[in-house]
Amino acid sequence: MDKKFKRTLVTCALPYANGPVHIGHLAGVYVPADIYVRYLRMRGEDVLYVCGSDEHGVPITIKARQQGCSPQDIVDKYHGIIDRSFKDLGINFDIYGRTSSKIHEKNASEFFRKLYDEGKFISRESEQYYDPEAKTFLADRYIVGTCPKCGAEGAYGDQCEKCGATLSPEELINPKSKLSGAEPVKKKTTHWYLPLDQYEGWLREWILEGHKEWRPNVYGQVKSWLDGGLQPRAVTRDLDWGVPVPVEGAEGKVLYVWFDAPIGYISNTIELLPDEWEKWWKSEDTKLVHFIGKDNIVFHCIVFPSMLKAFGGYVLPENVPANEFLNLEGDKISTSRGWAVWAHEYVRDFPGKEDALRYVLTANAPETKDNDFSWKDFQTRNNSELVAIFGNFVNRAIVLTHKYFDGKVPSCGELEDIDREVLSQIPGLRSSLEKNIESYKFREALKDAMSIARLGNKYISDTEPWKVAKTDMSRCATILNISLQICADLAIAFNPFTPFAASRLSGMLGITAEWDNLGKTDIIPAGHGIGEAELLFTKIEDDQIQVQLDRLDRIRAEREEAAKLEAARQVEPQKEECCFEDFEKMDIRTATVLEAERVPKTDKLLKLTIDTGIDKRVIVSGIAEYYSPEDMLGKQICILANLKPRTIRGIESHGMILMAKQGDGKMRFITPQDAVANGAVIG
Ligand code: B3M
Ligand code: ZN
Repeated sequence: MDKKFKRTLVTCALPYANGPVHIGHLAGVYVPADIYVRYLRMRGEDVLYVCGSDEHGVPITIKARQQGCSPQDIVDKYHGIIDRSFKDLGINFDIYGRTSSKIHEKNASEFFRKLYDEGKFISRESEQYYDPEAKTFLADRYIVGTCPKCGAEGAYGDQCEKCGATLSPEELINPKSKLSGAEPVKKKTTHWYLPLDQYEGWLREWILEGHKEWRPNVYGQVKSWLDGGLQPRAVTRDLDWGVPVPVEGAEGKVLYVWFDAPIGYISNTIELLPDEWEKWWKSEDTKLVHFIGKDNIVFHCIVFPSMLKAFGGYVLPENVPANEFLNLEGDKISTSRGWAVWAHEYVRDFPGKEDALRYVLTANAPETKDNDFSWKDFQTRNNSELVAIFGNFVNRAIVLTHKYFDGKVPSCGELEDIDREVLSQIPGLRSSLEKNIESYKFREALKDAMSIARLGNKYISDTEPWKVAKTDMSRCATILNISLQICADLAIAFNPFTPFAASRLSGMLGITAEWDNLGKTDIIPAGHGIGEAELLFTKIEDDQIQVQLDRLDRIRAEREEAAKLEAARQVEPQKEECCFEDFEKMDIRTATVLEAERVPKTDKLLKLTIDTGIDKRVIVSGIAEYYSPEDMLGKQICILANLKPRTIRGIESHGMILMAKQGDGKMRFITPQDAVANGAVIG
C-alpha cells in the first residue's frame, strides 16, 4: 500500500432493500470488493469493510403499497435475505447495517442540519405534482399516463418502460395519480438544493487533474458530467418514507434517498465503532475506496464528495473502481422482469459451490465493458478449470503423498531443470497478481492465480511421480515436495478469490495461509503431516444446468407472451374530429365473398370477387397473412363501396374491405352478427 496511507476503508454500494441481490450486483460490486479486502487483510493491512441496506426511496414505498404492507415490512424482509446471502457467499462485511436504523436517522439528520445551518444549501420554490384526493405530493414514479413517444399506457412520470424513453410528468398524455387515480395538479413546494455548480472547479481539479489513474469508464463519466455543467441538486423530497428533514416547517419532507444513503456508510461505521469511527473517516492517512456499479458513478464521484467537502473534515475516495454491467444469457438483467440469477437461490440450488460462482463472476467480471454470464460457461469453467486443473492437481499431490510417503511431506533432493523452471515462475506470478489486485484488475489477478494452478497441474503430469516411484523414490520425493509447495501457494493465492476452497486446502495441508510465503520453496517443511485428500471442487452435471436453463426459458416465454398481449392491447389514439357529413360521404355496406384467390407473387394480397348487392366487383385486399382464399369464400363482410378505384398489382380494386386492426398488427374482417342482405347500408 502507498506509504501515505495507514488504513483502508472499503465501502460497497448499499443494495436497495426492495429485492434480493443477483449475480449482476455480485459481479459488479461485492465479489471484487471482497477479493480486495481479503487480499489486503492477508497482507496485514488495517481494513474496515462497510456495507448495509439502502432502505429508503420511492420504489420501496411503491412495493409496499402493491403488497399491502408497510415500507418497513418490505425492508425488513429483504434486509434479512440480502444479509444472509452475502454471508453464505463468504462476503463478510465488518458491518452490514441499514439506513432505517436510529443511528443512521440521527447521523443523516445531523449531517443535513450542519450544512443547513452553515448555509451550504439553497432553497427553491418549485411547482410539483400533487394528488388532490390523496393530499400528497407525487414522485414522478407515482404518476402514470400514456407515453407521448410510443402511445403505451401505464408509462411512468420519469420513464416509459415500453419504449425506454426518459420522460417528465408534464409530457405524459392523460396523467393520473397512481395513488388515487385523480388527475394530478401542480402545487408549490420548497426544497433544499446542494449547489453542485459551486463545486465544479474543485471537482475538476481533484478528479480530472488529480485522479487520471481512475478507470477510464469512471473518469470519462465524471468528465462528461463536468463538461456538461453541474446544476444544483435537490436533496429533499415530499414523501413520508425516509429521514425527516430536520427543519421547522419541513413537515412531510424527507431527505432524498441519494442524500441519505451514502451517509449510511458513515452511520454504519459509527454503529460498529462508536468511539473510533472518526479515525476511519477523518484522518488523512485513511484510503477510502468505493466499490459500485456504473449507474452509481455520479453519486459517488460528484454528489457525495461534494457533500463531504461541504461538511469539511472528511476524507475523499482515493478510488472508485466502478464496474460495467453483467448480462444474463445475452439479455440485460432485470429485477422487475425476473431475468436474474438471485444470490439466495444460487446458494440453495448449488450448495457447497459458493466458490464456483465467485470464480466465474470474477473470470467474467465486467471491468471494462458489459459482460455476459451464461450457465454453460459457468459449468465449463467449473468443470474444466476449477475441477480439472486446480482440484485435480491438488488431489494428485495429496493422494500420492499419502500413497508413497504415508502422508508426510517428503524431502526435496537435488533440483532438475523442470523443477527450477516451474519454481522460478511463481514469484513473477505473485507480483503480477499483487499489482493487478492493487490496481483493481481482478480478472487479471485471477488469471495469475490460475496460472499457478496450471503450472502445478502441468508439472505433475509432466514429471509423472506415480511412474518415477517405481524406480526412484528420492526423485519422487522431490517432485511431491515441490508439488505440495505449489499446493500451499494455491491455498494462499486463491484465498481472496475462492476462500472456502482455499481454507479447506490450508486445512488439508495443515498450514496457515500467509501471503509472505507465496512463492517460497519451503512453505511446508519436510516431515510435516498432511491430512487426507478431500475434493476441493466437484463437477456440475448437465441436469443441474438444465434446471436453470429451463427456468430462464419459462421466464422468457412468459415475457414474450406478456409482450404479445400488451402489443395486442395497444389502442391507437382517437383520430381528429370529423363531422357527420364527412361520415355520410362514406358508403359502407355489407357484401359476400364469391371468389377468392391469391394475387400471384405477393404474400399479403387476396383478390376477392364480391357481391355488393348493387353489383359484382373485384376488391384487392391486404389480408392474405391472416386469411387464406378458402377462409374467405362465402363470408359476409363489410366494405367501403365508394372508395375511388385503385390499381393494385395490375388489378383494378373497387372499394375496401373493413378490417379491425389490433395493436400488434393482427387483422380480422368485420362480419354482421346475423346474416343480412348484401348491400345493406351501415351507418
Ligand atoms: N442503493 C444501489 C443501486 O443503485 C444504491 C446504492 C446506494 S450507495 C450509497 O442499485
Ligand atoms: Zn413509450
